[in-house]
Amino acid sequence: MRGMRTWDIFCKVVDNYGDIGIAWRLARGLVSEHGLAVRLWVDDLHAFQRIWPAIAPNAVEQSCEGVTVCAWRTPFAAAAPAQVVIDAFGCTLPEAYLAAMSVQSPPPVWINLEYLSAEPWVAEHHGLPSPHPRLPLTRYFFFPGYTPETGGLLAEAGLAGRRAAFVQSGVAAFWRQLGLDAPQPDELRVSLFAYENPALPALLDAWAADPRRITCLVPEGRVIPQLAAWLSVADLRASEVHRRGALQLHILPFLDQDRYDHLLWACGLNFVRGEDSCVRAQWAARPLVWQAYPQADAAHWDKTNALLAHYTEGLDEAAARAVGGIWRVWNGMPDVEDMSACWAAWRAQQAVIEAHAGGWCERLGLAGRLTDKLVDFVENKLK
Ligand code: TRH
Repeated sequence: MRGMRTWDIFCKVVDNYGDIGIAWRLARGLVSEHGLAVRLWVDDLHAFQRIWPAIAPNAVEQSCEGVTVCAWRTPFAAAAPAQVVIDAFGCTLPEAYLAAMSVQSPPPVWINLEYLSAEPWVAEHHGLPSPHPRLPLTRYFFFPGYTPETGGLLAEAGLAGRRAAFVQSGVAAFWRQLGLDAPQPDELRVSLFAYENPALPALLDAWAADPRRITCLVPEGRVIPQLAAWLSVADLRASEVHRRGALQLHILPFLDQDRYDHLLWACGLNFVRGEDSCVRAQWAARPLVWQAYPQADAAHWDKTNALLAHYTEGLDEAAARAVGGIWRVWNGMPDVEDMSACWAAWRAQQAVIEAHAGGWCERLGLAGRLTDKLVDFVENKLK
């Protein structure tokens, strides 16, 4: 019986919020939509607390949203393995736990949840088994992705409905809570979640010179020192507001995961980064600009181009070029026009891009929901 199944999810926080962001979204979904007993092992509860303030950073074990959250400490406390074991993004499981898995009968279904990519090879690798070199265990590679042949995308049931209700009746109150008035008719509100980026000053210059007003909302994070340098101020803190030409900059506190969704839903354009915020921005049905997690061998350019190709398929040519231009210049790719030309092109195509973003969720839905697909995959292995 599905409802009786036990799952352990292991998550190591690398250097950002994506790993825990995705693991937490998955854990919540498995509990609330599939009635599973989920333990989430996390090595950095402080990072977890940033995206979910109810988390107590020093608790060895706590229950949150129906998920049992356990501190993953070294040495690892003895724990009987669950029936299903997820290691998020290849985060090497504790040896003692692995040994216990290998003597459990039947052995747990062991899944390595991989990073999301729109690249075509993902479909070929999704679901492949890999026998453990020493132990009688098999690990399966589960690849999230944008097509039905992949593991699909994280999205909770009822997401579209919640977004529609918020857009209809929650936006004004949301802006008030953040200390902002409702936007003026000609005003564009942009959220900015980014890594340090050499293209940022030119983007801010373009916004400051825009013929219409732009309000940029920035949750506290890695991009703040660069913003401060552009403004020629020593530091920036939450709730500060600065104006330069047409641009008004608001620094926000880091929001919890659900309120961050509200920000994405309320803005007319969202700059996002990494993996989870990128998918949330797509589900937000608003235009987005994605900054891929930078990789040493520029592998992130392949990822960016693959998602761009998918995202702009069927989009009018000039609008597709405008989207491609700003995504590429924002990711530091060579042979792109400068930022001010890219921004002007985006502005010229804004209405078409907005319409495309509005209809995009339908296309996105074709990939299927990751939690459902993962549960089906596991149930097939448990048969
Ligand atoms: O934080 P990230 O840069 O995480 C990255 C990526 O996942 C990348 O693929 C991975 O390799 C690297 O970490 C190690 O970006 P991402 O994936 O968008 O995760 C951010 C999370 O933070 C997401 O769940 C949304 C959440 N968030 C909030 O909860 N509140 C906020 O105010 C903001 C800006 C984000």
